[in-house]
Parts: sequence; structure tokens; C-alpha cells
Amino acid sequence: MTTARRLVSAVITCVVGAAGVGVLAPNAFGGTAAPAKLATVTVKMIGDAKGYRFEPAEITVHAGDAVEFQNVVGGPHDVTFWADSIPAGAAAQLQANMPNTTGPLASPLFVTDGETYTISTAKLKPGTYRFYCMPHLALGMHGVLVVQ
Ligand SMILES: [Cu+2]
Repeated sequence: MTTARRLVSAVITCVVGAAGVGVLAPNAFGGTAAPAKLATVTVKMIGDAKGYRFEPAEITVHAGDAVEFQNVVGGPHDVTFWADSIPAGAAAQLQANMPNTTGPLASPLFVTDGETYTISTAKLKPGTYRFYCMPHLALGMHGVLVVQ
């Protein structure tokens, strides 16, 4: 393969890869997804005899970390952020960093045990982001993501 061909191939790979993670996809708030580059923090989503909860319910990350929500048991669960309980002006980036949203700051419903859903915190403003599980909000299933 010539150098020029290799370069063209690399460019195509980049473009396809970017489209694959939704970087080019428009969203309700007009942001552009920023991929996570640092650590991954796991939050379990649980509904059992002890109740419905995110575990841990409060997590602190550095901007750039990924938060992996894991549907453990008792679903369907989801992750939805309260638009008025996140830093001002942060909605566009958060929405862009949430794959396959079903509404403003709302993840899909997770129906399969073991399913995971990862949100990048790259480019998110430092501050407190409060979220809940839509099916189980009335049962107290909510949490707090603190981005430093
Ligand atoms: Cu739930």
C-alpha cells in the first residue's frame, strides 16, 4: 500500500469511527459528543428485596472519566438527568455524551440483566448532576454524579 493510500484509508477509518459513536449525530441540545479517555466508574442498577437503587448512589469523577451504568436486576431501569439539576449550560454536552437517548437527557430503557450503558463525562462542566430511574423514581431510585 502506498503512503497516500494508507493515509486515505486512515482518514476513512476515523470518519466512520466518529460517526459510529454519534459524534456527527444531531441532538436536541445541539452538542457534540466527547469520548471518555480516563477511568471508568461503574454504577449498578438494582431492584430487589432491599428496594430500588443506584449503587453507589453518589459518585465523583474527573471530567473525562466514563460512567458505566450496569443493569443488574429488577429492571427495566434507565438513567435520566433532571435538566434543572445540572450545571447551567451543561445540557448540550451531557445530551451529546449520552448514546441513543430517547428524550432530553434520557437513556433508553434497559430490559436485559447485565446490560451496560456508558456515559462519557469528557467536556462536562464541573458540578453536580442529579439523575433518576424513570420507572422507579417514585420508589426512590435516584443518584448524584459529581464532576470535578
Ligand atoms: Cu430502576
